Amino acid sequence: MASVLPFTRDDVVYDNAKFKRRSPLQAVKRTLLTRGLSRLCGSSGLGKLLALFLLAGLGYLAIANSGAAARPSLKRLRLQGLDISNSSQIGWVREGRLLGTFWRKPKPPSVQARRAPNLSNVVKQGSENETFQEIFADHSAQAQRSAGQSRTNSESILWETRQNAVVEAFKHAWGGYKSYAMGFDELLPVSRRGTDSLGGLGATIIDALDTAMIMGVEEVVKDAGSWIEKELLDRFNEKGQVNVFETTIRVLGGLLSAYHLSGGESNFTGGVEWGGKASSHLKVPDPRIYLERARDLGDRLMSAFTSSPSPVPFSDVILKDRVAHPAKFDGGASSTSEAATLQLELWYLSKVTGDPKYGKAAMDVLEHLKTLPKVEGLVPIFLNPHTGQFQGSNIRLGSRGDSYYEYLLKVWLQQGGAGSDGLHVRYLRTMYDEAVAGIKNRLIGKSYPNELVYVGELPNGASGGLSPKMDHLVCFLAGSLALGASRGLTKEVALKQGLLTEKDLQDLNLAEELARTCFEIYNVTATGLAPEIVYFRTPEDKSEGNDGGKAGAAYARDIVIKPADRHNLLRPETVESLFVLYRVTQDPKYREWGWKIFEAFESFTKVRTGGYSSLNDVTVLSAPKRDKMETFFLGETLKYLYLLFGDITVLPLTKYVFNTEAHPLPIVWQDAERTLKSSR
Ligand code: DMJ
Repeated sequence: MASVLPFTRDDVVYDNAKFKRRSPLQAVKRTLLTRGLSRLCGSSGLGKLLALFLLAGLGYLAIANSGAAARPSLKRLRLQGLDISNSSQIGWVREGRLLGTFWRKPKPPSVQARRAPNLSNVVKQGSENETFQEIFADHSAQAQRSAGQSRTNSESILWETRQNAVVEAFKHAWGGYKSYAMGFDELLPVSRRGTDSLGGLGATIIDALDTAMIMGVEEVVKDAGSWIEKELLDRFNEKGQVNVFETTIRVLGGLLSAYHLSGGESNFTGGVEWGGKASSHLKVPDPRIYLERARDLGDRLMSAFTSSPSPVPFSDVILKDRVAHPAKFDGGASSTSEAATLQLELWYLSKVTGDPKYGKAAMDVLEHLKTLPKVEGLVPIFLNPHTGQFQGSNIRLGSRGDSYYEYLLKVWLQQGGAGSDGLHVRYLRTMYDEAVAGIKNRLIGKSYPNELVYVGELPNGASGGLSPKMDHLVCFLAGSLALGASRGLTKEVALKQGLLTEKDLQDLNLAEELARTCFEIYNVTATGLAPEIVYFRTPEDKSEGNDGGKAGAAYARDIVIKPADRHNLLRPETVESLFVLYRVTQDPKYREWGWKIFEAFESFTKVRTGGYSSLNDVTVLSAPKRDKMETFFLGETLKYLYLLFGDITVLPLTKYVFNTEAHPLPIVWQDAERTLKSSR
């Protein structure tokens, strides 16, 4: 049979128009078919002759078309990026469709059309911010216009189809989790069971919920919502130790984002739409449940701050007892990134509850960190909660360092830093800018022989040498640099308004270089997936050979992948940065790179029975599975891919900050200073 159309909104418009205009031959054909074929043909000798001709013709067409099943479907062609309007590429597909239309009425859409969340009223901007207001309004209108224009062409169909493929992946991931691990933190997709690796709060459910809302996957919204309503409080009361940072970014962040996206702040949002449905359509549970759970969790997490003798919180909390303790390793140190990555969530919790204690505790950490000595804005990866001082000299933007830098920028944005409301958080932008200068001066290197730009580490501090080691985690930096330079505007609009300084343009340029490097870390392997850690060959190390890279890859000599680092945890940082860079530059290459990465995830990490699995070795085509689906695959990786392929007006970066686990929280310009002041 002919290929089945992957119906989208655009297909509906296209096909309706097409079937209205019929040629004379089509009209005869239609008349024959609609007026009782057997009666007409059987009543006379001429009729019998006609019937014979008709049957012979049908037989011929059926045989001629029988090869279609073995050919790639139209959907597949679209996914591969072929121009479906180019008849030389798909002439046979058109032939197949012609046969299909001969005896079949066009089917109604089989895929639910998705509308962008209507977030136009989400941010109340202060009257002092006229300039930014105007610019942002203009940006929004412009984006709408270009989105409207592009919807008419085949490129738009291509990306909508690819976006639908991400939704299918999300459903497959959730399906595995629901079947084998519902209520556990994570799915072990190969052994088909669950594991409580994050303290037992059903972390996948909460991490996935706002992704389902944004995608409009109702079944998951219902499942997750009712689990949170019925089970989560018991978990808080029963469960023991959790890590403060992981619980804040995944569980608290997920609950707060769900509260916002489901219209919890009705006086604030004016009603958020998602997935083509008004928020009132699916208030299961009442959004206030999300807020109540968030507040309860926030209260328990507060013990990490109140127990510590310094503003640096302890790393762990026993939820059921509401007590905290320092880490049981690393001499009780807290990770710098962990202590400095609680502010978006706790500050927003204060905003929506009206209780300033959460935001105050979190912001005190940053105000304290402001006073500590740094190396050109760069900081060691450990903090001692007893003394409040940094511990050790290891400086890196990978694990334990990463989101310190990310939150300096995002907390500044969230509290109105880009507008005139944000003077009280100006110090955060200063700390961020100093850190970016430090990164440029001390951490950037270029690989040998092809000069890929990378971010290295200073394991022995400022006086030691630069190690050309880069964690995949560092790939968040490309997105942060682009966001910091553009403040969420498109480059085009920001340039037109004369808002980009020389430094902003340099930062954007560095962001683009780093995004390329991060993409090449995927591109260099046999599977097309990134390893957890890479090293870059330096000009001093001119040894031959591809260490882990596939033969023939452009950067196989530049990128060295050590055997112990060859695993992939389904991490989001590269696609996160591609998403931000696409929003800022609108350069289609970022979408193409994202699609390539998605295809590799589909090929190597999908588990037939449900879910996706992290891998043990991305450098071999056998890519052995590690048997774990991390919560952030649903919370971050698939969400960023979905947004990358979608309409750029959805969750605009001028109005939302994504926490480090990709949970969107609104930027609240006017109220920022007041919220902070009331906490003093
Ligand atoms: C996530 O939990 C967050 O993105 C965090 O900031 C870093 N690690 C993972 C994803 O890799």
